[in-house]
Amino acid sequence: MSNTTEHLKKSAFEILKQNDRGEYSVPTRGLYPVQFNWDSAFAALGYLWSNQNRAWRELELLTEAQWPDGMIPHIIFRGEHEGYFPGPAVWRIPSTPPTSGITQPPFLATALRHLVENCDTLETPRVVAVLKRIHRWHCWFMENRLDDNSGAIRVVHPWESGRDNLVDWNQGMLRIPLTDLEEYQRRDLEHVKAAQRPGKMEYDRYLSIIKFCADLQWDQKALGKVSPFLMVDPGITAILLRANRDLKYLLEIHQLIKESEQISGFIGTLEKGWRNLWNPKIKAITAYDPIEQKWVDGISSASFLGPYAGVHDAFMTTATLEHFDRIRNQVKYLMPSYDPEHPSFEADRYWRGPVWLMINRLIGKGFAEIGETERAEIMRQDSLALVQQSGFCEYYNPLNGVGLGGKSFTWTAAVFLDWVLAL
Ligand code: 2M8
Repeated sequence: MSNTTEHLKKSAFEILKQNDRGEYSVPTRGLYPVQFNWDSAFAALGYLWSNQNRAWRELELLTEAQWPDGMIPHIIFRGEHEGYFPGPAVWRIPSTPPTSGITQPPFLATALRHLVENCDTLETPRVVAVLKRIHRWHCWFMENRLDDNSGAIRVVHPWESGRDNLVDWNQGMLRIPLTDLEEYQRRDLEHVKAAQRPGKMEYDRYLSIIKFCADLQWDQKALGKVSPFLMVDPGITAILLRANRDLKYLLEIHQLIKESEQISGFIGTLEKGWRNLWNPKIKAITAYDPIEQKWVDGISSASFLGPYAGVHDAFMTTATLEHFDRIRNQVKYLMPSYDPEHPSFEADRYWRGPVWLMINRLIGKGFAEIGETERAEIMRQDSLALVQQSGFCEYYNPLNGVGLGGKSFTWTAAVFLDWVLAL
């Protein structure tokens, strides 16, 4: 390992330590001083390299925030969280600790399988307890977020997709009636330049959706049908599909056969759902608008998750690889969050163009699994080059590699240790 790589490895460990709050991590200081669902699942992969018990506790604590209905929320407000907006007073959820009222991409089961396979000892009863909670969460997804027509997963807020400011959500966002919002103060802009964050138009709508849902007392079943924002998301569909495969594997090891059979059914539904998101016009998997019943017209980084999800029909893979090579010729670093040839692509703005390292990991792993080793290696090398050039940022400009958003970022450091250095 070269000196620089050795030095970066040390920095990655330091970042994980800085953002460690004892039994959970924050994504970064300042900008995100709270526990986030999928950030924590990725963080565990990083802690695994220094302290197995700490890695395990990150996942276990996340599942302890499960709602009575089975949902594991997207934010858990633990510790000092005054610097984050919107806080508990906006979400209006009477739980301890307070949480947000939506969920996030379920990477948790996949992270759990990784820990089970890599930890020396884990106490079986505790693993089983966590498994059962995750199983309930996956059931919750199928009961409350399944788009019956397609068999893929809907999101009721752009934040639920984890890819919050995606161009794909424009269509859904325009439908949202603006409610009378009290004046509010954005805290994100105290840390990151406005040009790298969502605009006021988006924030007004993010808050309007929350108000609508809180007025409905977060009745999740109803929200899956009547939320003012509803879009079918290939990202969360692929991550849930893969997570179901990993969950099934773990359930079988622990002889939870009834649960495992139920998950097999979910896998079948979601495979169909993934195939139904095939957009014949642009020959790619894309997001879908269930209200206007049409596909969006752009390719996002989630369009490359078929191999990761375990659905890679030959015609889909061929077209996906063509898009991969085309996009590679447009940027210096893969994988931009949105197609650089799309008119709404923005190289610096949050989820409208920049590269996220944890998405690179998912794409890279999936490609490696189907034998696309050269392209998998490109994903890893580009990720390494980004960290070498700009450190451990939240996201990166795909054209010039400049680091953007929050700095000293947990999941970037975790994915660096777990995948960039050790494919
Ligand atoms: C971003 O999202 C939050 C809201 O959920 C924000 O901008 O305040 C997203 O990138 C999300 O996927 C991520 O989990 C979160 C923390 O890294 O930041």
